[in-house]
Amino acid sequence: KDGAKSMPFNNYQRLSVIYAYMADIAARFPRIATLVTPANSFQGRPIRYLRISTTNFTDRRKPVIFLDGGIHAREWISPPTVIWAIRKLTEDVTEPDLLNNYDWILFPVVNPDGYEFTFTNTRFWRKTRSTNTHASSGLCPGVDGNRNYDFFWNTVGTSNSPCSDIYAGNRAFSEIETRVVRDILQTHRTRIALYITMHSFGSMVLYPWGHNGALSQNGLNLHAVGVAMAEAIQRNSLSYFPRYVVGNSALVLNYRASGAAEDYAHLIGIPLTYTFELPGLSGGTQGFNLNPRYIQQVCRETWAGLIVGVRRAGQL
Ligand code: ING
Ligand code: ZN
Repeated sequence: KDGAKSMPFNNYQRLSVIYAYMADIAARFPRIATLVTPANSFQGRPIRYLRISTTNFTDRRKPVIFLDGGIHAREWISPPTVIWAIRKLTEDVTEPDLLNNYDWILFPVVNPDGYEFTFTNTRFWRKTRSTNTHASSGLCPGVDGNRNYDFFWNTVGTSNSPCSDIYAGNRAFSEIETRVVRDILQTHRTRIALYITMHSFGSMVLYPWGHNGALSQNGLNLHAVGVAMAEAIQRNSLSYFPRYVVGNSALVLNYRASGAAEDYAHLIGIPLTYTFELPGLSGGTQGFNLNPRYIQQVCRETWAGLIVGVRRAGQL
């Protein structure tokens, strides 16, 4: 009964399956779901997200909840958690207040080129697939999307080497994929109540500032809502899953990194911005290879955390 109608959660899905599901939702729920394709990726794939609103998104009346996933290609558990939210707001509504009281932007695969590359070529690819720096040679393509935002860009925890997994790019927002997220954040800046970018792995709820470990002016709310989300996740989790840790990104991770989405979104005025590090059950790169038998579990427990976070965000 918990099974998806047309989106299989028993395995990781290729981009075409995810996009077909999003199109299907938009077709079946035309009054609330709108498919948006703001641009094409570096390699020409559509970049797609869904807007969900029971009234009219453009009326700008309700708080917006913005979830994105798949900016890092190899973190395969990330897109399903955003797709699960799409389901829970259309096919399988069990929290009608979340659907009725908020507008949603649900963006499962920010980096479609990288995502497809992890299926066709290199499983543990992290970055985009752009060749802005080495257009002629094609040597070492790709920029780390989560170092490419315009917030203390390329100052700490980044690399100038295009061959590095944390290459910041040749300028802030060099990547079309991060520009698309930037434009969503900027357009709806004043009414996005909660922004969460889904990553893996580590079982963490992280918040700004990631570039220096300082707390923001909204630090107490960031922490309180973060803890509430983590506790809800934990209540719905499995005994052998790691416990969630909540805190400032730089402190919890023990490294500082500039140019991250979470920091940029907070900088431009979004009060609650988080990076979720979803679970991985092993260390090293195998942490990105969470057994597909756990996809539904992670989606369910993450949604439990989101329910709490969204309701809290609406009260602040
Ligand atoms: N983790 C994030 C990364 O981009 C992070 C962690 C979050 C760093 C926020 C800086 C700020 O490194 C993964 N898994 O990518
Ligand atoms: Zn990541």
